[in-house]
Amino acid sequence: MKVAFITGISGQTGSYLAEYLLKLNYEVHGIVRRSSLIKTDRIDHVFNQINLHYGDMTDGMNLMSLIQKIQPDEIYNLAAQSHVKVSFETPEYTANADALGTLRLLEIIRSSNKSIKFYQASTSEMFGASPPPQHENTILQPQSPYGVAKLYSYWLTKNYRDAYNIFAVNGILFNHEGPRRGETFITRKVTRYVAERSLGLINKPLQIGNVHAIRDWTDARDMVEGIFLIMQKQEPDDYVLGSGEGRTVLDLIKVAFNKIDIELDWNENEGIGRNKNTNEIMVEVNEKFKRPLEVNSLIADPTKANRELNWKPTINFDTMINEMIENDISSISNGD
Ligand code: NAP
Ligand code: G4F
Repeated sequence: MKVAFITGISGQTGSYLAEYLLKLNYEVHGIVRRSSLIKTDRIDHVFNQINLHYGDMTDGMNLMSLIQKIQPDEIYNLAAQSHVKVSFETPEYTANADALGTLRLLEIIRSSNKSIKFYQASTSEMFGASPPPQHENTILQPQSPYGVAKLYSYWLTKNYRDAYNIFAVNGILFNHEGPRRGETFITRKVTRYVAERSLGLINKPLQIGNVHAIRDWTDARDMVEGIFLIMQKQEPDDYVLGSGEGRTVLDLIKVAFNKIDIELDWNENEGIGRNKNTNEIMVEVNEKFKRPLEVNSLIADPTKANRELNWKPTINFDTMINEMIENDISSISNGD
């Protein structure tokens, strides 16, 4: 039985990864942070099958003693302060968790057991200002403290691979979403709003930031399969994972409103979207949701992953958004 150690197991992708590895008969361990309220909703259903430990990416001693005790075959480093806008407000903490946290793990591997395989959750946000489509050789020009912290981890992972012959790999993942996505990311913010509208629980307009940014949105469950495949390659290497399809935030909003039979009429000058039939204002730009610097367009070129991992997403965008809305409707109806 292989042993996996997942940082970020209570997060969106970590929870799907835990499920995926359990199905493959892995012994799964993960860290959760102590908080005043329990935040393990995403993994409660597998609570009895996984091993949770208190831990924090900013606490090297804690990570060291856990890894010495667990003796994992594979470490998946998914823990991060993962919100781009929040990273402008908490840049030092973001660097500590997202950059130095990776250093702590790699140093533990280097100094204690170089046979542990290491996966780093790298991000398309590192491409920043480089125009799409972006692939493994695209110039990295991050535009946020989050992107910069992740860039450090990306290079460190390559560096430890080359310098110490450690199986250390980067998955450079474009945006991934699903019913478990955090509610402050744009897809979930929109699906949750649409669900509340359809249940008649809200009549204020949806407040959003930049509607023109382009993202490549893939289902998180497809990404988890790609993460696993990257870790099973004979030779360690870095891979871009994404669908190759770009959509604007406005496209996303229109698709979501269509699901509840509302056609949006967007007025660019006013920054307002109205219900075409009733003229009611449904969406409104609010400057407070814009960032000091924006990444305008991220669209993956996943050719290398298609070819070498035989990986391609299986769940299309509309299906994913529909599932997210349906999930939000049922969880709100159940009082969650
Ligand atoms: P997420 O839902 O925000 O989950 C982040 C996880 O990291 C949570 O379990 C969180 O714990 C944990 N965490 C945060 N700070 C920590 C710390 N100091 N010590 C220990 N744990 C900490 O993010 P996600 O969407 O699952 O993404 C997983 C990883 O992939 C992240 O590294 C993210 O940056 C990266 N990534 C995500 C995407 C995407 O579109 N989702 C794309 C590319 C890369 P709490 O529950 O206690 O907050
Ligand atoms: O959903 P977002 O917050 O995701 P973002 O910034 O692309 O970051 C996500 O994907 C990265 C991979 O590329 C990950 F590394 C990162 O951890 C995270 O998972 O915003 C998407 C777009 C942005 O352009 C943002 O400016 O939506 C725009 N947006 C417009 N209004 C908004 C809003 N984003 C949020 N969160 N909230 C808004 O009201």
